[in-house]
Amino acid sequence: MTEPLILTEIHGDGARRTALIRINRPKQLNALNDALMVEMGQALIAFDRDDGIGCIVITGNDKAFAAGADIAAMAEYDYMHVHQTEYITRNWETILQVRKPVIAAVAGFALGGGCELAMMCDFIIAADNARFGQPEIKLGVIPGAGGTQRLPRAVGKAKTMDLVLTGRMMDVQEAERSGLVSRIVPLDKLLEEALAAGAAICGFSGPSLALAKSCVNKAFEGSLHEGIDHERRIFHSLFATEDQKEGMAAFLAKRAPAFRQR
Ligand code: DAK
Repeated sequence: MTEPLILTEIHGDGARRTALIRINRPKQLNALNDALMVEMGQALIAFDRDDGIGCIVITGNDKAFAAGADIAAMAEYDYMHVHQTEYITRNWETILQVRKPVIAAVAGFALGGGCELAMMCDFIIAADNARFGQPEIKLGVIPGAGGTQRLPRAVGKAKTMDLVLTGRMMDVQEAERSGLVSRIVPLDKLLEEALAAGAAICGFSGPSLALAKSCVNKAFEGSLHEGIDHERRIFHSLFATEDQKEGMAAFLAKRAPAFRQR
C-alpha cells in the first residue's frame, strides 16, 4: 500500500479546534509534488469550510518541513509544459484562499518550494534545528512559488539577494533575527507550541481573525496608503458584529468574553 502524502489530525477540545496537516514524504525529505499539493489544497479548503475548525497548522517531520519542489518530478518538464499547465499556480496557491489562520510549524529543512510554502502561511514557528533557503539557483532555475517576492518583504532586499543568488541556507537564529520566523522553540516542543498558538486563536472571534489576517496581508502585499485605507474600512465594519459588542462589554465588566462567531 502507498503511504498517504499528507496526514491530518484534529487537536483541542473546544467548540473550534485546530487542524494539523503533516507533510508525509519522509524518504524524499518531504519534497512537494503535484499530487501532494492537490491533496493539501483539498484538506485546506475542507478545514476552512468546517465551522468546528478555528486554525490550521502545517508541519513536516523533525528532519524536514519540505526540501523543496520535487526535483525528480520537475527535471524533465519543458517550457510549454510548465506554461500550459500553469505549474505552481494550478495547485500550490490554494492556501492563499484560506481565510482561517494558518501556522507553519517548521523543523529541519525548509528549502525552495518548502520555504515558499512556509511563507504562504500566516506565520512561522520554527524549531531550533530549522534551516531556510532558496537554493534553486543551484538547479539552474529561480524560486517559482513566490520566493523572490515574499522573501524580500519578510527579510529585506540584501538578505534575499544573498540567499537567492548564492543558494546558501540560513539557520533559525538568522531567520528569526531577520523577521522570517516569529518564534524559535526547542525541537521537542515544536508541535506543542504550534498547537497552543492554534488553541489560543480558536478561542477568538472567527470573523475578526479572518479580517485581521486580510488587513495584515494588505500591509504585506500592497502600499502603506492602500493598507491603512483598507484597515480603516475593516475596523469600521467590525462595529457591526456581535462579537465586538461582546468583547468590549466583557472587558468593561472584567469578565472573559463569550464570542458567538458573528
Ligand atoms: N526533490 C526530490 N527529492 C529530494 C529533494 C527534492 N527537492 N530533496 C531531497 N530529496 C531526496 C534526495 O534525492 C534523497 O533521495 P535518495 O537519494 O535517498 O533516493 C533523499 O531525499 C535524502 O536527501 P539527501 O540524501 O540529499 O539528504 P542530505 O541530508 O544529505 O541533504 C539536503 C539534505 C536538503 C541538503 C539535500 O537533499 C538537498 O540539497 N536537496 C535539494 C534542495 C533543493 O534544491 N530544493 C529546491 C528544489 S527546487 C518553477 C521553477 C522552479 C521551482 C518552482 C517553480 N517554475 C518554473 C514555475 C523550484 C522549486 C524548488 O523548490
